[in-house]
Amino acid sequence: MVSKAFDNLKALQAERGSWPSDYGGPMFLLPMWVALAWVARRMPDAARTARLIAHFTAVQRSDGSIGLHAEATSGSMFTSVLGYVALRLLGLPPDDARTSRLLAWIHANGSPLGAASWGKFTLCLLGLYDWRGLVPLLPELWLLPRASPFHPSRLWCHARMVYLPMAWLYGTKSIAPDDATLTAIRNELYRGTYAEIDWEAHRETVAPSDDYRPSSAPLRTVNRMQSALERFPRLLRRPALDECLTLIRHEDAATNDLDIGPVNAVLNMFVHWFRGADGRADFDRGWPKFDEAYLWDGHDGLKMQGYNNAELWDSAFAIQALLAAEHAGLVSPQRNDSVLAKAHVFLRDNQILEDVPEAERHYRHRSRGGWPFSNRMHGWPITDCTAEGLKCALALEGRYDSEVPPELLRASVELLLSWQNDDGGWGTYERQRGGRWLESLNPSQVFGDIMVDTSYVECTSACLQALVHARRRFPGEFELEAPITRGVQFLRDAQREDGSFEGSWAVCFTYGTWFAVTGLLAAGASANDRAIRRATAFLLEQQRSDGSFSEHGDSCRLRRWIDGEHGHAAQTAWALSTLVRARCEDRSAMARAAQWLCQRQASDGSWPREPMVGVFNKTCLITYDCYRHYFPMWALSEFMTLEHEAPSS
Ligand code: LAN
Repeated sequence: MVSKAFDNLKALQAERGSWPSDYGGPMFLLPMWVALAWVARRMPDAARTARLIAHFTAVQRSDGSIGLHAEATSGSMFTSVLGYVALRLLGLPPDDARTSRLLAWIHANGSPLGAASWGKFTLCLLGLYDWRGLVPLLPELWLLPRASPFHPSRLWCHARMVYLPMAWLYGTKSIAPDDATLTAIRNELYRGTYAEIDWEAHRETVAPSDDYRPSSAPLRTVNRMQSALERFPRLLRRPALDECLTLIRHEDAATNDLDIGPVNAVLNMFVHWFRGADGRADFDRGWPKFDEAYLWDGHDGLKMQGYNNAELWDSAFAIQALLAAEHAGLVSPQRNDSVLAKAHVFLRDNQILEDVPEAERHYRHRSRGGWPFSNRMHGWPITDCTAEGLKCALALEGRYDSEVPPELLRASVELLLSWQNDDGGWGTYERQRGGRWLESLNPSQVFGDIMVDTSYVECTSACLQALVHARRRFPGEFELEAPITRGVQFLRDAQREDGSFEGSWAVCFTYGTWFAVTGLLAAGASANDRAIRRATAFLLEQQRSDGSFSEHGDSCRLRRWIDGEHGHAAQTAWALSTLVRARCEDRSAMARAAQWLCQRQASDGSWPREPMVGVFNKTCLITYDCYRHYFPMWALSEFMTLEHEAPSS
C-alpha cells in the first residue's frame, strides 16, 4: 500500500522537485481577471475561452447560481453576478441556457444591488454599478500617522494588499469606457432600471446569501464618517493616491509582479491600466506573468488559482510523508533518494535569502531565512511554511550535497522567533499588528476574520515543532524555552469544551486537532496529558462505522462539526495520525481507519479526488489536490511503525 503510494508520489513529482497541482476553488477570482482582460482588450483566444466557459459550467449549481466556491451548498449573489458578467464577456449570449438560468437566479434572489462589496467594486470598474453606491474606501487612510489604530498597515497583509489598490481605484473612480456589450449586460442585470437607482441608498444593501459577517454598529459609524469625509474638498487626495501607488509598485517589485495573491494581482493591474501611458510598462510586465502563475487548466476547466501555487507547502509534507515511510521500513532509503534528493533541491532553492528593500517603509516584516507557500519568486514568507521548511531542512541535513547553509537555518529560527505574538501563538505572515476589535470593521460581508493576523492553532503548532527541532540542532544557541512554553500555553488555551481544536486553513476540527496534538506532543506533553486524551476522545466519537472520518466544509462556516457525506482520505489520515501519535489505546479504531484508507486506494497507488478540504476566512473552500497523495501514505506509515513497536497481541 505505502509502496504503491510512493510510486504514485514519485510519478507526480516535477523535474524541479516539487508537486504542481490544482489550487482552484474560489469562484470570485476568475471573473475579476476576465473583467480586466475585457477592459485591457486582451481577451483570451477561442480555445481558452471555451475552457474558461467550461469551468463556469462545471461549477454552476442545479438552481442556476454560482457559489462562493466550487462546492458551495448554496448560491451567492457576489459570485453569481460576477460569473454572469464573465460569461457574457466571454461571448455567451443572454439566451444561452447557462446565462439565462444564472440571471433568473439573480433576479429571483434580488439584484446586483445585493452583491457583496467586492462584487460591487468589480462591477464599478466596468461601469456596471455606480461608485456612489459603494461605501467609500478612502486612500487618505494611508496618510494617517503610523501609530494610529486605524492605519491600514495594521491589517492582515491579504486584506491590506487588496484594500490598497481598491483605495486607489476608488479614489480615482476609474471606469472602463462603455461599449455595446457592457450596455447590454447593464440592462440585463438591472432589467432596464439602472438610470433610476438611488445609489447612495444601496451602499450597505446585501443579499442574505452574501451576509456572513453582517455589518456591525461600529462599521456603520465608520462608513458614515467616510461618506461624510468624501463630500469635503479632497485636498489630500493627490498625495494619498501617490502614496498608494508607491506601495503598489513596491509590492509588484518585491513579488516579481506575482503579488501576494490573485486579487491584488488583478487589482494592481487595473490600477496600472487606468494610469494610462504612465502605467503601461507596469501593466505589460504583470499581464503575462499572471497568466502563467495563476491560471490552471484542470479536470473541470480553466480556472484561477487562489495563490500562484502550493509547491513549497506540498513538498514539505511530501518529504515528511516519505521520511515516515522510510522510517516504517516500507520504502528503502535508496528508493526514497530518487525523490527526496530532488525535493531537497527545491526546498533549498526556494528559501528566501533577503529581506525586501526598505521593508519598514513599506510595512513589511523581515523575510530572510523564511519559506513561502509557493516559491521564492513570490517573495512573501509565511510562519508555518517556514516552520515546515525548516523541519524538512533539518531532517535531511547532511543527506545530500544540496545543503541549506547553517547560517540560513539559523536565520530561519530567528525569523520564527521574531514572529511570535504576545499571546504566545503565531499568525500567518506577520506579528499581530492591530487589535481584534478591528474585525468589527470587516467590510467584506462574505469573509470572516480578514482584518487582523491573529494567532492560529496550525501556525502555532508548526512553529513549535520547528523550534523543538532547532533546540536539538543548535543547543544553547537561542533562547527557546520561554517561546516554546508560551506557544504550548496558547495551544492549551485554544482547546474547546468538547476536546477538539478548531482549524482555520483546512476543514476543520480534524485538521486543527491533528496540528494541536502534534504540537503539544512535540513540545513534550505526554500521551497521558489530559488535553491529548480529550482530543483523541473527541476524534473517536466522530469515527464512522466504516472506520473513516469525514467532516463537511460547512464546519468552518458554522464553527461546529458537520458530518461529511463519504469517508474522506485526507481527513481520515489526519485523524489516524493524531490517534497514532497520541498512542491511543483503542487499537481497533486505528486499525479500522488504516484499513479504510487501504481499501480506498486505487491500483496506481493514488487516492481518488475528494471534496475540497482547504479553507480561508471561514467561508471559502479551496482545493489542495496533493493532500490525497501524501497524507494517507504518511498516516499509514506511522500506523505501521506503531504496530511494529508494540504488536497488538
Ligand atoms: C492561504 C494559503 C496557504 C495558507 C497556509 C500556509 C496553509 C496556512 O497554514 C496559513 C494561511 C495561508 C498562508 C493562506 C491564507 C489565505 C490565502 C492566502 C490562502 C488560503 C490562499 C488564498 C487565500 C487568499 C486570502 C485568497 C484571496 C482572498 C482574500 C479574502 C484576500
